[in-house]
Amino acid sequence: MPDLDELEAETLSAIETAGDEAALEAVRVAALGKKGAISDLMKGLGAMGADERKTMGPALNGLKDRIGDAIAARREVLRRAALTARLAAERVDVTLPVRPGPLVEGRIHPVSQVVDEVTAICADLGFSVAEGPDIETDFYNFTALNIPPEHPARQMHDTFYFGEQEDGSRYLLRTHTSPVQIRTMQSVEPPIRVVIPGRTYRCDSDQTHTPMFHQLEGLVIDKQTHLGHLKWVLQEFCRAFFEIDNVRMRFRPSHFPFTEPSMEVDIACKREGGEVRLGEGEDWLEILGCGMVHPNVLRHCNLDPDIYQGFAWGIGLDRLAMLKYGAPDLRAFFDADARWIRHYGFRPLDLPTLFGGLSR
Ligand code: 2NM
Repeated sequence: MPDLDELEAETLSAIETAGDEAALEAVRVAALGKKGAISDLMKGLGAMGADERKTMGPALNGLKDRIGDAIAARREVLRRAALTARLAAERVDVTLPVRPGPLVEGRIHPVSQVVDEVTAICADLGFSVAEGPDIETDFYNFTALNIPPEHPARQMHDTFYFGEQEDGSRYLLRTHTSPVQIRTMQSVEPPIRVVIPGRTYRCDSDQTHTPMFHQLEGLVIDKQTHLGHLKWVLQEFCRAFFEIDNVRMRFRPSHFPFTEPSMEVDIACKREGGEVRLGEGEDWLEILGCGMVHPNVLRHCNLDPDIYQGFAWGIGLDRLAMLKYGAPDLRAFFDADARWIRHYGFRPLDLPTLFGGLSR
């Protein structure tokens, strides 16, 4: 028979020196666990004679209780010590100034501001807003837009291509938002009045081009839609966007594969010193392209060109933002420089509306 006093003394000493709750748990398992020292002794009771059992039984039970109590007491001490240490370590200084947070410090990027402005203007003119994927197929970005495989316009678009698929086809980053117009014409029964703002991509980078840029394209399809409607919509659009009552505009003949006839639109401007004044003057500034949707485009969307016709336009939003908000360098738009956005950005709660003013 082992010496119970010695076992008790050793165990109590281990309990007192256990430095944390994990060490204490190890002591408990060694003494009271299923295979612990005291549990082993308990298992021996059955093999004892009646007299021996009468003294050993109560002795072992007493030992077990005292060890259990000591463990509970030590655990409480360790728990309080752990809490005290944590409170000391995690103390916060509630007298520190409150951080202003995104509503005060955050800024809306000028391009986002312009996207919000142009969609508000177009919504007011009766357009809905659509979006589509940045990654497109050859069909939606080119073929459906009357740009067949060997067409020179494909080289001019400086397309970013992904790797070849098993069938030889390649996904690409859309070079304009027109694929969304195709998707809209395929899925919506005319009349259609939709604008599509979004990111577009061309492998081109210099003072006035970034490989990612933003466009807004508009589309109207109905049975009798004509150039007069196109002209009115774009005049209203420019009047509202530049916040000038009479914007002098000029429609020049041009060429796009997806429209016939096609035009480029200039607005009058005056260069004074380093500044450009818009809406009047002897100079012209090209701002958008437009035209009547080509019959082949309508056919690709399963619309009968003998029944339906309409117009489309496309406008670069980054350059609009530069023009309206006087940011001189396009590349700075995407440098993620906090000082730049603090200067050119807009406060988050000053959202552009037609009643509250587009830009204050
Ligand atoms: C432009 C200029 C002219 C255009 C045409 C179409 C579609 F899908 F209806 F054929 N989408 N966008 C278009 C027309 C775009 O961007 C300068």
